[in-house]
Formats: sequence, structure tokens, C-alpha cells
Amino acid sequence: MRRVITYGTFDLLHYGHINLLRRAKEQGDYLIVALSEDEFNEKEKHKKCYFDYEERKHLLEAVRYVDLVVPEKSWNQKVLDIQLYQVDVFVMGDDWEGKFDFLKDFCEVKYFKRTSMVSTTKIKSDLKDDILDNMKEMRQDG
Ligand code: C2G
Repeated sequence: MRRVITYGTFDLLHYGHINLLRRAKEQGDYLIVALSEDEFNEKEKHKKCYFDYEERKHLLEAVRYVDLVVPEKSWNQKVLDIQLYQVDVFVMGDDWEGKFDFLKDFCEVKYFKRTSMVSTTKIKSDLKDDILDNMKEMRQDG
């Protein structure tokens, strides 16, 4: 069995995430997602998530490509994870291109092109703009 791992926050799960998960699963038979815990997101990635860890885990576990979701607590757990879960392939989006090449001593490392035009940040920003536009219209309507 060829085992694949990928890491991320996966907040406000969207089709860019799904494309990555699908392509990661295509690399093997079993896909593990190491999901950033809330404390790791806030303290290390400076991300404030809309959904908490359990909610994000629940969503990922419903994705057909995902076989196991485990916690990501630190930047430094990847080598241990690869050994613990007997991983053959490490996959990330190419916004991380090269950053994890040191893992090539332990498994294959592949970076896939990010899906353009979508991101959690863009979703939040677009929704905020819509709310502000609606508030402006309401004020104009009196
Ligand atoms: N992604 C993508 N296309 C997008 C958005 C995200 O392919 N439009 C990919 C990212 O490249 C990443 C994965 O989806 O591989 C998860 O994205 P994030 O939740 O933003 O993950 P990130 O914050 O990059 O966390 O230790 C590694 C980190 O945990 C990676």
C-alpha cells in the first residue's frame, strides 16, 4: 500500500483544497492529512480560523480522497510522521515549492500547482466586501 501525506489548515474548505487532496490521493492508495491544530494555527501560522480543529477535521473526513486525519502541532513533526505512518509520498501545493525538499531523504516529495482564483483569505475578503456594500445600500435607502 502506497501511503501519501499532506499538511494544512484547510479552513473554509474549498475546491482549491479539494483539487490538492484529489491529486495527493492519485499518488497512492491511502491519504493522510495532518491538520493544523488551532493553537499551531494561531501561534505559528498567525491564522485565525473560522472553523475550529474538530469542525475542520469533520469536513475533511467527509472528503472521499481522505483516509485519515491527524493533528499537526508543530513545524517539526514531518520526519517523525513520515516514519510513524510509513509514508511513501509527501505532497504540498507549490506555494511551498522547495521548502520541504529535506524530506527527500525519507520519501518522495511532490508539489502541485495551486488552484488559482480561490483561497480562504479571498473568500473572507469577498464576503466582507459584500456585507459592506449592503450596509452602504441600506444607508442610502435610508
Ligand atoms: N491549496 C491549493 N490551492 C489553493 C489553496 C490551497 O492547492 N487555492 C493547497 C495549499 O498549497 C496546501 C493545501 O491546499 O498544500 C492546504 O492549504 P492551507 O490550508 O492554506 O495550508 P497551509 O497554511 O499552507 O499549511 O506544515 C505545512 C502547513 O501546515 C501548510
